[in-house]
Amino acid sequence: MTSVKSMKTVIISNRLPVKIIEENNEYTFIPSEGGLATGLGDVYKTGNSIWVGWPGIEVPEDRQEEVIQKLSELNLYPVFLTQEEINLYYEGFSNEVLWPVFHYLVTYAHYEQSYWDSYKSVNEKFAKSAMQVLNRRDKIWIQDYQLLLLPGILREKLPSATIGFFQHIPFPSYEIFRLIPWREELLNGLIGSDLIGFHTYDDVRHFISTATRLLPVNSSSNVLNSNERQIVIEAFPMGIDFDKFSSLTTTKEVQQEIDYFRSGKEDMKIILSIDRLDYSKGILERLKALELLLQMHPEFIGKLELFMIVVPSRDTVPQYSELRDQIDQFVGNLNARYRSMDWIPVNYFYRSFPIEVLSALYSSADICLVTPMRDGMNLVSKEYVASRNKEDGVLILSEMAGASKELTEALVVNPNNLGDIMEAIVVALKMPLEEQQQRMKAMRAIVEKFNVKHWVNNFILRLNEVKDSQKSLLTK
Ligand code: GDG
Repeated sequence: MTSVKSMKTVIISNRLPVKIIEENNEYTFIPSEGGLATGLGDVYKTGNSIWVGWPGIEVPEDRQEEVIQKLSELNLYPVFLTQEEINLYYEGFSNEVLWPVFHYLVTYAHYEQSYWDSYKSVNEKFAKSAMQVLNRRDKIWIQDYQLLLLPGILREKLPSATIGFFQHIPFPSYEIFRLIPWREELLNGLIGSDLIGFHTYDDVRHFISTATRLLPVNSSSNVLNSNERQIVIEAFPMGIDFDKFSSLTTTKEVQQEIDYFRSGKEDMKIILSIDRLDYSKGILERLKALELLLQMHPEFIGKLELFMIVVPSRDTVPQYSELRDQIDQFVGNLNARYRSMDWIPVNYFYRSFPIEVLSALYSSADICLVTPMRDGMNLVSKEYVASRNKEDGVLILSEMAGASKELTEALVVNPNNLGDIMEAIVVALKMPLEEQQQRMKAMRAIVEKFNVKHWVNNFILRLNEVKDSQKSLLTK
């Protein structure tokens, strides 16, 4: 009989889903509630399943046992990284090579040999840590672009393992991917998987065409054939915890936030924008579209306000700190030119907020403006939709976000076309309530049905099916 122990699920991602507090020489780990952690909660918290990843700080060697012990109580297992590894593997290769190239911003890439060397050795380190908890028959689910080599490394160690991989960011077209000096090695790492998932069918297509051009593999439909092995590539559009966002808006705490936020702004049209600081999110372009609107449609001066939240992120990477400075400057300039004594066009916040405030903003905003230049999916757009219990409000969504494939009732725009964004804002400002409700209702049905639990179950189900069909092929 197969024991439960030999069939557990092991999730592996760069970061563990915890926040760490270090006080009086004592570590405390608080589970974080990001979308991925919520979705995967049912998986890694059950049985003896486990989540492997970096805990988020450098832990001195003499305290590592203590951390292993404390994390095991949360079904987590740490990979210890040094500051140098974080600088080279994470900020370097992951965020200065893979992130810009996969988001089509190739001139931002720095192809440093030291970044690549560290990326390889850290992926090996992840494999070594994972082997401490892995068994031959375990199901392994690796998350995202920081660990592209890991499927291949684990396949060598555990040839019959069940390995799934999901990438949360776009996969670029062949002409873009081929620019990376270590392109074959990256692809060879990835095809150690049995199942590779992306958010959209376009990513799937790009991956298959890239792999068949750069590696000695062939494809039939969405299956790659490599050395007697079959690798299935499919789209799994990630969802959110719909019920959480929908019910949050009805809590007393959020209602109080909404009242506080809306008081004195009863007739003001509120436009909301929420992103991590990132050049892929189109933050500056969005501000330029607002400037164009104020120039071309002065009738809206004093009638609308943009609430723009930018969550600090990766600001040790030079392009990110430059972007932060450019946003500061643009907002300062725009506000100085257009503001009056009792009105300001852009309310800009460079910080993160508790989820209750986010929920109040989602509920209060007449328009949510989501215009990334490229985005794997974009969960903010789905969270806005889930928070609109009255079915009103308008979502303006970039066609470059994976979410635009599902949320077709949004006003879909090309984020490079400032006139297009401006026009969409005007349409949104004037949209009759009935049309808002008809569009929002359709989008809510999709976000509710294809939620994060559906995403997790669907991926795991397909991973099991793919492995079973491989086994039956081998026994034929
Ligand atoms: C990557 C891909 C893909 C934002 N501000 C606050 C806050 N947030 C939360 C939002 C949302 C999340 O951060 C951002 O998710 P996105 O999907 O929009 O973007 P990335 O961080 O770039 O995520 C992306 C995603 O992975 C999943 O696969 O969709 O394409 O780039 O959940 O709510 N949360 C809190 N305070 C804030 O101020 N608490």
